[in-house]
Amino acid sequence: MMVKESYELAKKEYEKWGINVDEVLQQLQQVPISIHCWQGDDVGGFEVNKGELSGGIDVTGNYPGKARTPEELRSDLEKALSLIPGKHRVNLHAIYAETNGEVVERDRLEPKHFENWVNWAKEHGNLGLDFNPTLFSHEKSADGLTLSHPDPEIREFWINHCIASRKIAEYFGKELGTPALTNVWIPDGYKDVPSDRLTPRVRLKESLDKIFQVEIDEQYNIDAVESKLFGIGSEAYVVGSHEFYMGYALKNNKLCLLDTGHYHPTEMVSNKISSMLLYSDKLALHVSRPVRWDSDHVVTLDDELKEISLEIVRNDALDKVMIGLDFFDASINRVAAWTIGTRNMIKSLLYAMLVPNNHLKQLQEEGNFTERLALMEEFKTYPFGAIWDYYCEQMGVPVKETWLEDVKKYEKEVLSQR
Ligand code: RNT
Ligand code: ZN
Repeated sequence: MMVKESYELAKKEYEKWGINVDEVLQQLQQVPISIHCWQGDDVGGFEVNKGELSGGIDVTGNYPGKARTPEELRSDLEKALSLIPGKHRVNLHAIYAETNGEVVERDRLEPKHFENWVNWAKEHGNLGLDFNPTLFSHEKSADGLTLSHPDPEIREFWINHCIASRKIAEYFGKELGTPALTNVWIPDGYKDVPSDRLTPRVRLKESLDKIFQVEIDEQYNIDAVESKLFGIGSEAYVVGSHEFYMGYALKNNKLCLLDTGHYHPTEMVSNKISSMLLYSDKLALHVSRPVRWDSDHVVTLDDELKEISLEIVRNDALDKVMIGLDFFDASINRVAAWTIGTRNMIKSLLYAMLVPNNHLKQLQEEGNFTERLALMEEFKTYPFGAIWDYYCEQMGVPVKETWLEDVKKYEKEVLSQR
């Protein structure tokens, strides 16, 4: 059966529940996903004096064909973007600067080092760009401490790097007409039980205050802070914990960024969204998939992903939650990884939009838990795939698994030649 015919039939099923499917598809088109560039080169970056990946995160796998240059990375991103429906954003890290073979210290980075990225974003339908200072993979973070370091000179270096990063993001915002989200994540923590949890946190707070003292118009740059539970080498204590940043963000009017891999295994980000949004206008996400630890597996269409999307959709928070992705798998084709993970994020939003959320809320209010459960379960097997296929066709991207052919061709012609 044709995609369109299946769509029409499926649409009728949803219309019975008062869901306007055409409107849903219009709405879905408006939701940008911030696609992280670092899946394309295993969080390597292009620094001239590039070192090993550090900071308590790890990328495993040695699938051939990773991007070695900015040109290769952009070409791979273009391929992935051509397989993903909708208009999205690209999320960069400071280590993706282009310095023309010159060693530029991170505290000296400038907008000009990202000119190629901005021009590329403009050429590709004016993609939005987001940004992250890179406080890992560096000799000044070798002991796992940055903004909370006891040495004031080291703190100063990282403070200046973060300020430089916010200015780069401001430049993105000005050039591209959409504010960049600058997310500060630091690796700071201790492997073993600390004798003092407070002092490093006091220093982190002071460092952040200095970073944000430099005012930047929110029209161009929005600041976020990302917490973490533990990392490799910071198993016992992380300075920037959830409570630390939640407090900091609320008090200082910054965004909390919740990474789905940064909580206890049974603690769900989906359950945090409604509470956080009661106290702050906006929230940012790093949607990832932790498998036993913060492993950053490619996002799949699992229950938690659907639940996150349901929370965003049914609480009318599509313009309040800035959705970004954060995974890095080097054991599979990296363009496929981006495509799978991003398509899944969008799919889950569509899934959530095709649930009669108001009706289900009403049932709960009435205490009708039997019907609530019955319908929630039935909707799981409604023909949402037919709507998704039609959406892909309408948006001019491959339907169903046919995108895999494109990736295979790209692998043969481009990736395998590297
Ligand atoms: C690390 C954080 C952080 C990084 C990226 C590369 O645990 O999730 O967001 O993954 O900045
Ligand atoms: Zn993250």
